[in-house]
Amino acid sequence: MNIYARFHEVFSAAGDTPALISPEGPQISYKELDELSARFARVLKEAGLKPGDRIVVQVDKSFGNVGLYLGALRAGGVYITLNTAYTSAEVDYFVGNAQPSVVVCRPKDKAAIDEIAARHGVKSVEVLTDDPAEGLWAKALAAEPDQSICERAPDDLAGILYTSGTTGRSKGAMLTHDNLLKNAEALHQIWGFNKDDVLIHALPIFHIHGLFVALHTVFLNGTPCIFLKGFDAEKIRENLPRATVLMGVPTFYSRLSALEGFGKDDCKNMRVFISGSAPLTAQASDEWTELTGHRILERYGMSEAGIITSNPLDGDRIAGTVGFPLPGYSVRVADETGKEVPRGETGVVEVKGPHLFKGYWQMPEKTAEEFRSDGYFITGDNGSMDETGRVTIVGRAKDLIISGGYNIYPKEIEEVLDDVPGVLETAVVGAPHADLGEGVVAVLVARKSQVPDEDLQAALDEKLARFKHPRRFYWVDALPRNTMGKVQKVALRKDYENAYK
Ligand code: MCA
Ligand code: AMP
Repeated sequence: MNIYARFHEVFSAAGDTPALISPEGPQISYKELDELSARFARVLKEAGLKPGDRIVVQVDKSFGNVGLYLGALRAGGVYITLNTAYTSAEVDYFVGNAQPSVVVCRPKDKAAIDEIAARHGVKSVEVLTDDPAEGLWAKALAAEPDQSICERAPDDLAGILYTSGTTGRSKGAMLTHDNLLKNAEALHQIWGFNKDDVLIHALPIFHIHGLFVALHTVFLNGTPCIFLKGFDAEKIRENLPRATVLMGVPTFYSRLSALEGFGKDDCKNMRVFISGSAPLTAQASDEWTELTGHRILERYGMSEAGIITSNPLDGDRIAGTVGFPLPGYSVRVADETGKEVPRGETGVVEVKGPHLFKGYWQMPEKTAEEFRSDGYFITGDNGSMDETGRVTIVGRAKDLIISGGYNIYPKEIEEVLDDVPGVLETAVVGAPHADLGEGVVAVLVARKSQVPDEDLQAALDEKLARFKHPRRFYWVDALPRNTMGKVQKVALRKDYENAYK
């Protein structure tokens, strides 16, 4: 079933209930959002989007962006949304890999996207801003709504989310309508969503957390969502008294805690604070509880799997753990052969269930590498499971940095820096960062003499989104290697653990 058919049922019943409320005043009801999606479905089909076609979207968060997303679902499109910080070099890769029939971008990127689109045979490029009088939104408002909802089989694709293991180049995780619906229904149930709920949404909607975990649970609930353009600690604080649920990454909570006088009074109307996308330290969780009287509900997820485990709503939310498998999921902690390790011992978290993605787009061999023969997906996260089935994430087997909840792949940055004339080789590691969790550190070996910082920065600016840029650079004579010749990143993380202190 097309997941939009499910949303349509809820939207029709919710009628004039506000769906998205902007703190600045504008709002859109569920009835209006349902119609807006039908309008976007019409203009997307006119732009050439057919069922199963990919659509790539890189636009700022807005009501129109949500209408566009829902319209793409209605039309049976496969929705691919990109971090707005990605450079055109990064976007070129995604468009080449996904081969979309439609690309929707910001006006400032139109010239570069037109060039990329021509190279990859894209049928049409449209622009979207947060102004309904501009671009594709204006076309949608002038069009005849297309109320049809494209029939989709459960394992037809609804979206592709680019993520990646240690290979540096992103892989497209294929998520089906059934994956998304199963995960959303499980979350709606275990997090106790009810008719009085109001969610504060301050996450980007170009990642699973903001787009699927937050929006889909609200859209199954048919109640209001206070829809912020992005994270803004003061704006969140202002809206807490009229909300009941907040979803965020750990940086949200450390920044809110830092607000002058922030405490119990701000949070007395709130029902639950949910955290994920990056580790929430037990200390940060305890600090929040002392400050607000609420125990954060931490959950663990992945683009390939949606939310995998969650601390209980009514039960012990143990700081430093990520709780229990979602209904329908089975989770095990295994050794490198996929054999389950005894409870309490550390291994790699593996997961199996209906929420699990279909594989990586056009990469069957890469997909096969990350599944066991019995169907379990290898997450690359190190963890342990106790006697009661509660999971604790203790680190990562994969070469990944998570900064402010964004995934950063060292290989991608190493390749850019290695290409700078005068650089012999580079190793990129994460170092503890008080605000973002981890910061990016580059350790470089020169061919002859140290390369000026501005040469490194120029290469980074041209190729990589700024959030991926190392902010600390260290030159060494040689990188530490093990007997196999592999760079010892564990040693480097130790050597540079104070880089952001
Ligand atoms: C911003 N900057 C960053 C980051 N964000 N640098 C490194 N890491 C970051 N995450 C840079 C900006 O480029 C800018 O640099 C400078 O920091 C100042 O930006 P600032 O205003 O401080 O940052 P911000 O805009 O406030 O962003 C921090 C943030 C944001 C609010 C924590 O990173 C955020 O919204 N994170 C949410 C990510 C997310 O949704 N993850 C879900 C993944 P300059 O000025 O030089 O440009 S989905 C997932 O992981 C699974 C499914 C799951 O479990 O959820
Ligand atoms: P992404 O591929 O963007 O979905 O990032 C998923 C990765 O984020 C997981 O593989 C984990 O490494 C990390 N992650 C998500 N939630 C948590 C959490 N609660 N604790 C620790 N790591 C997490």
